[in-house]
Amino acid sequence: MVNLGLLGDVSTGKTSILRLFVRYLNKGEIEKVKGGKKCTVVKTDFSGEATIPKGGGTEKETKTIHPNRVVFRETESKRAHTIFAPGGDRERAVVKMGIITISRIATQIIAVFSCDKELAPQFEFFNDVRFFPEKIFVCINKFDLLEGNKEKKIEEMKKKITTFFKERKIGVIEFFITCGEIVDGFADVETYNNAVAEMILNITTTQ
Ligand SMILES: Nc1nc2c(ncn2[C@@H]2O[C@H](COP(=O)(O)OP(=O)(O)OP(=O)(O)O)[C@@H](O)[C@H]2O)c(=O)[nH]1
Ligand SMILES: [Mg+2]
Repeated sequence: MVNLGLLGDVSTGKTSILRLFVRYLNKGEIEKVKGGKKCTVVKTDFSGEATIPKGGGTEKETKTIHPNRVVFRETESKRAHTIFAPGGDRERAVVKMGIITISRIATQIIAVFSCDKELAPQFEFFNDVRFFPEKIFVCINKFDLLEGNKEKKIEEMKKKITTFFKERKIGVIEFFITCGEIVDGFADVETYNNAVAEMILNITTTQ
């Protein structure tokens, strides 16, 4: 059984990734992706999500206060796995407590970064996380929002992320490029939505 933690700065898309994965499970789409297999939802808990009042200076509608959680089971092997997605607003004590708790209990970690913001402020989030495995996975999310030469920019991001973690003696096992939301007007949306399901299955079911 894998305890997977999705950690990253505020609004990088951790909750969206978790919700999209649940959608794949509920719609049976999980069998159709690369490395797909039959799995079912055991339990979901998104009660840690708080609504942000409109006009709060952000387009975001909700924000994670207490960690979100999804338990799912592989039908054939009957193995169950839990995915945790705490909030990213570490300035709030209760959110920070969730981050620290999940970083302690997770057996695998995905560090989630977003393409629509500079990396420097997103790195600051990880300076606060004290319990880290020696090797982690990295998800570069919101690929649809990357402008210009996407391929070149992704390579640059990968280099910077690898260097950042290497300086902290943490190795990156693998990078995943994803789109955590079903966005309109992005031609490759299905490929990068699928990448979310493929990432989670790869980390949980092949261990
Ligand atoms: N365009 C685009 N928007 C995305 C993507 N993934 C998430 N979003 C949007 O980004 C915003 C933040 O998403 P959340 O899933 O709440 O982010 P989070 O990391 O859980 O945020 P906190 O838990 O509060 O730190 C929402 O408005 C999502 O709809 C993506 O791949 N592309
Ligand atoms: Mg969240």
